[in-house]
Amino acid sequence: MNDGDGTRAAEGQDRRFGPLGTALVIIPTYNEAENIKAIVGRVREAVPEAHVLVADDNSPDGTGKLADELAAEDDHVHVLHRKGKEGLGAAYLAGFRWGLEQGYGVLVEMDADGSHRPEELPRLLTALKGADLVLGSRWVPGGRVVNWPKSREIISRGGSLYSRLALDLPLRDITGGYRAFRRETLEGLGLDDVASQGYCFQVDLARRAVKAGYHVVEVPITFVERELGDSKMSRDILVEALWRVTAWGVGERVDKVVKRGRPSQP
Ligand SMILES: Nc1nc2c(ncn2[C@@H]2O[C@H](COP(=O)(O)OP(=O)(O)OP(=O)(O)O)[C@@H](O)[C@H]2O)c(=O)[nH]1
Ligand SMILES: [Mg+2]
Repeated sequence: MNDGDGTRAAEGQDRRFGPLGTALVIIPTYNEAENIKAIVGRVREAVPEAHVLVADDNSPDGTGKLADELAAEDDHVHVLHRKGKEGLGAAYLAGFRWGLEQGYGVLVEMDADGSHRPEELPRLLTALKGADLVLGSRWVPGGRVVNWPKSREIISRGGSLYSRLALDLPLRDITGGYRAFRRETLEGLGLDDVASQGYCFQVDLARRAVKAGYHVVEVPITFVERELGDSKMSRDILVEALWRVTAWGVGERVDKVVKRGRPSQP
């Protein structure tokens, strides 16, 4: 387990974290008919007490209907039907709101395509007992990726490194999407103006958590490339993330310079 050193780690260790409460695993879906049953089944088996929320953007391939069938058979499975494709971030934000309203104590992000292995969720939840936010991390010792072409690994590692340097974050995997939040953390982050597009969403949440002084812990995971269905990630999403991270980084540095230039209070 890796403590982000700038994330109030020292205080975090002294701090008493409250009990976790019931977890809600939010799975955003767009055209995941080939994956949805398997992933929900694996979550239910790995952490039987957890609930699952499928946040489906009216997938043309009928994923939402399959999720309804699962929900009809299992009172731990829920479905949020959304109007149409609005991006993964928007689906998560709707899922977080639903989960907070329903009173869940932990909210988990997990992809539908098997890249985030439900069997590793118990380790994330154990780490959350002593943290405000746990990031499943490919790029800490013990973390790895399976079946990724070298090019994809270079882009992902490069994206995290760039974000780490531009935003001055003590984290290794900043774009990953396998995460567990305490409800209090999400409530404290202010979700109304989170950037909701693709990787920006993950970077923005991690950045907000660190800047707000939350205790963020990275836990190594094995990330498995999707075997079935199509990727929804695009060049546009990557370019937007690069552009936004750069703008945030420049904004933070300008703020620091402006603050330093101000006369000190009498
Ligand atoms: N509700 C919803 N879910 C989405 C949307 N876009 C992507 N997702 C889901 O978000 C998760 C991550 O998307 P992926 O396409 O797997 O993205 P990725 O993991 O970066 O790309 P691959 O490595 O190619 O799988 C999957 O469960 C998708 O079904 C969307 O617009 N709406
Ligand atoms: Mg994927």
